[in-house]
Amino acid sequence: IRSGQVAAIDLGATSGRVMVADFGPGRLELEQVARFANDPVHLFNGQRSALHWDLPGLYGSASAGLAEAGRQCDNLVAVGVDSWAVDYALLREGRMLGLPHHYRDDRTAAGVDAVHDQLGPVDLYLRNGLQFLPFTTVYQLAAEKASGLMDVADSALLIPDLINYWLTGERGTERTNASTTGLLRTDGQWDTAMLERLGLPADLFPGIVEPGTTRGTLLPDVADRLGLDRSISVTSVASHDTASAVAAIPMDPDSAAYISCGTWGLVGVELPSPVVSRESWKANFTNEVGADGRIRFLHNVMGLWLLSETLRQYERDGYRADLGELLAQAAEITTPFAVFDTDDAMFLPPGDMPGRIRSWYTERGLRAPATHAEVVRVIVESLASAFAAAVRQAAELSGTAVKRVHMVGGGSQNRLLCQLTADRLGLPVLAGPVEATALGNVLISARAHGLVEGDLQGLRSLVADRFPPQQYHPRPARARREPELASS
Ligand code: LFR
Repeated sequence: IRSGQVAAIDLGATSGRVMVADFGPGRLELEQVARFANDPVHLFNGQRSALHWDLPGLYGSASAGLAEAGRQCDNLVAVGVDSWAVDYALLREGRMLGLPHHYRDDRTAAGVDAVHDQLGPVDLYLRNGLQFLPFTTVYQLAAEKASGLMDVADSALLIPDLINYWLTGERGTERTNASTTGLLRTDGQWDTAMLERLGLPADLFPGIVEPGTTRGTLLPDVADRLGLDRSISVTSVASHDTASAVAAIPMDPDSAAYISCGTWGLVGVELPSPVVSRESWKANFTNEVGADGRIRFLHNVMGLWLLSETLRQYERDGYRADLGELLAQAAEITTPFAVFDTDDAMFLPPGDMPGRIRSWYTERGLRAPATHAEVVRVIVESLASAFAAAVRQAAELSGTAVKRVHMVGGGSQNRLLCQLTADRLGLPVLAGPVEATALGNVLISARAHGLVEGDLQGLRSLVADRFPPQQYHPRPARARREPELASS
């Protein structure tokens, strides 16, 4: 076992960060060296203003963070990149063709129709094992055909792969993120027959790269500009942020479910092989690939997006909202409200979230939340209810005897959310680490460079030792209360 540091570039849908982990015998320290906002941009495209990611801005902030990491480390061995899934850039001869679309841009409806005309939703599920999300890459590509850019593009790169390419000049498609595109069969191969049927080029995405393999070293001009050693390795990690997060959950997959809660709440279990059944299709459960070939059998719940988008609206309204204060007030509310369906597609796009939530209630003749704190309460209560339902479904569909639930990511710091989830499930919730994604990122690249060793459970026990989770026990009285169904 060597000593040294590895850096993680972790790009989330609301913010990005650069973290450094210091490894040595019995040592794992994680520190943040940079944090920056991820502010998407609306750009007029001749017809409408479309929502894009500001990739050059993100790359600029991430590489400045990497330079800072280099200054702070005495032996920076490697860097790994992870981000949200499904989105991609088109390239021609190495140059990016326009800014990547944001998955929340509403161009995809036409893409969904175009794909389902060729392949029904059940057929598609049997091929790729993915839950239906209107923004999965396959639908985005089908929608993209109308733009004409597909005719000139010679390749496509997923977001972390694009950053890796800008750092090293090497192209590849990392496996865990590739598994979110809808273009891989459940056996892990590109579904070339499907691509052909959809009129998409079979070789649009470069070959699959496994997590834990070296991508390359920094391009000399990149290293020099950032003041970094040219020998620093750019290592493929589990580049889908959720795959990195799940890799670092201090859990026993045979008896635990997880909720990776950031912008999204990804709720499920980890399995040795996919579950692709009529029941799992109906429940809209996905089989995405995790580190070390494990399967993340999970469902996307809307997540903290509901809260962050609500706070953004309050700010636009001139109300300076303090989340901590609002949550404290929300915890005191005793007025009963029905829970709303957090999965409703009406909550996907950016915009006035509290307004949409209120109309969800009034349209059904239900008492709607009126105050800021009431809105926060119904969001947290509804998320907890959706989390509990998804945990129960994951357990049932996979035959896992779930005894406890791990909550990682930003949501693990939300005490009301953790407590209400435990209450609704009647199971203990183990909260933390908050930086599971960055930890999963650095652990996979540290292992590739001999800074740690062990299988996935070995890596998880390191996390458990170093970042012991906080326990929330279910409160019996509330656990017995049936979740109020919105339709009743
Ligand atoms: C979480 C996440 C989810 C994915 C969604 C969109 O950050 O990666 O796993 O479904 O973002 O990419």
